Amino acid sequence: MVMEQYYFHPIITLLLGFVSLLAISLLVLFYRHRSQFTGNNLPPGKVGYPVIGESYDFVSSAWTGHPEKFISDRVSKHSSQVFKTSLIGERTAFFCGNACNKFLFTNENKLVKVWFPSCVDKIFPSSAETSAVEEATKMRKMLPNFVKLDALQRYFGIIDQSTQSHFADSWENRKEVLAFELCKNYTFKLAARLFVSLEDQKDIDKLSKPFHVVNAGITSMPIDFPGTPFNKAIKAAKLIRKDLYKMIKQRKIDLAEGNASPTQDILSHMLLTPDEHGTYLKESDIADKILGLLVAGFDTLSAALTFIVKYLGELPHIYDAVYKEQMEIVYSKAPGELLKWEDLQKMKYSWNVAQEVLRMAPPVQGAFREALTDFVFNGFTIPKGWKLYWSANSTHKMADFFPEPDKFDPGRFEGKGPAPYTFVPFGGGPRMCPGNEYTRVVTLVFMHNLVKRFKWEKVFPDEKTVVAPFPTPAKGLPVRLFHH
Ligand SMILES: *[C@@H]1O[C@H](CO)[C@@H](O)[C@H](O)[C@H]1NC(C)=O
Ligand SMILES: CC(=O)N[C@H]1CO[C@H](CO)[C@@H](O)[C@@H]1O
Repeated sequence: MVMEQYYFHPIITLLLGFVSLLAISLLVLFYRHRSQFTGNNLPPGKVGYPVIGESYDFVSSAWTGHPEKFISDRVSKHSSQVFKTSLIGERTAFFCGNACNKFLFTNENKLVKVWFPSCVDKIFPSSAETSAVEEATKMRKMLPNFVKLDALQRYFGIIDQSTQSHFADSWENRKEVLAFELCKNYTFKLAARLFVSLEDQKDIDKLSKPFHVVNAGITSMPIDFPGTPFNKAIKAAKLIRKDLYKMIKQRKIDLAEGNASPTQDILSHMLLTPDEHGTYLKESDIADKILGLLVAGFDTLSAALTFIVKYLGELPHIYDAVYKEQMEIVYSKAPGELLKWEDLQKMKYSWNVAQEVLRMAPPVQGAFREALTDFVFNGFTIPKGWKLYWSANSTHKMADFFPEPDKFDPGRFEGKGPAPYTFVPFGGGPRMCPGNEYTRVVTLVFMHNLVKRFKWEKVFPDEKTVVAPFPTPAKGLPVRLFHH
């Protein structure tokens, strides 16, 4: 009878067994996670929990508007510009500062190569079944043809016209606007015109809807399960690719029949320009490339433009100087005359201001590389296969190179400008973002059209910035407009 008291119900026994099994597996997981990070001379740092690592800390510091805090906390704690951590299940070392940037950018394809988190491959699977890395490498060879200076020069008239009509439709005759939304609409519309000649608002909306889904998915947790933002992004990307595919097929017909111009946009250019071996791009490759370019250019450029509106709205003396420079160009023209390519050369101060905005709020916080082999940097061993993360902010805010780093001062870009590898909004080395010229041209045309029409003030003077993963004003930057 006494025995009965020690007799457990079979379900409880099963449960107990399950719990202890779980505990043991967790311990093993934990131990294995830690042991992956032990070795001689590894950089200092904490590695957090298995799988998650320190991803949560990294993302949450970004959401509160201080993505650099994750880095600066650890740099000061370990007194080292190189530290290890575990992000999205990858063994990662952070590389901060200009010496680190120089090392990574100059050892491209020797000691390190570009690496994207595997979720990127899922949203942008290449039809050729190559990885995003190989695709990006191929792309880079082709891309300069489409966004380098002489091509941009060819499309310059379109850029100015599209910008004017954007301001006429969306800014003029309004007292208050949401700057962030307008900058996104502008950037997308301009790209749709330049890449595939979309002009009808209905067509643009049709293409832009799934784009917003893709963008939301890229910045979400990569959990591929029906209903998650990530899952929706994969589906939306397929939809866009299908639409692009249709446009490409139609364009081929139109070109053959003389109903489209070979120079009207980047799509025609891609269809008609062979690579160095004389082969033409496949339709599916073109669809992938245009999708990639639209996504890559969209968030980064709209973030840059939004922060120009923000800083000019906050700093009247900077605004006045930009206004003066742009109005000299306006006065040199007949009424209604479009901007000319040469006018960009007269926008030196405006470009210094734009660069200072890119320093203060770099649209791309940083990017990954992968170690191709074991190597030693700053006395630390980095094992082959580790991921390396370089950060733009951590160098942009170093007082050694940018005295009073939190002060907005376009003067930093006068003369020779910042020391090499300290100003890196576009990365550097062979993998430098090929969109930098496009950014410069569009940004200056946008600033010209904006300041010649309006002065403005922020509706919320203390509006916060969140970084997720692109810097964004928390309330969408509403501004009150004052027409000149
Ligand atoms: C931005 O574009 C979207 C989609 O076309 C549109 O619904 C929205 O009204 C636009 N925003 C503004 C402020 O014009
Ligand atoms: C690592 C590093 O230097 N991070 C800096 C990023 O920018 C902030 C200011 O916004 C600095 O406080 C950090 O030190």
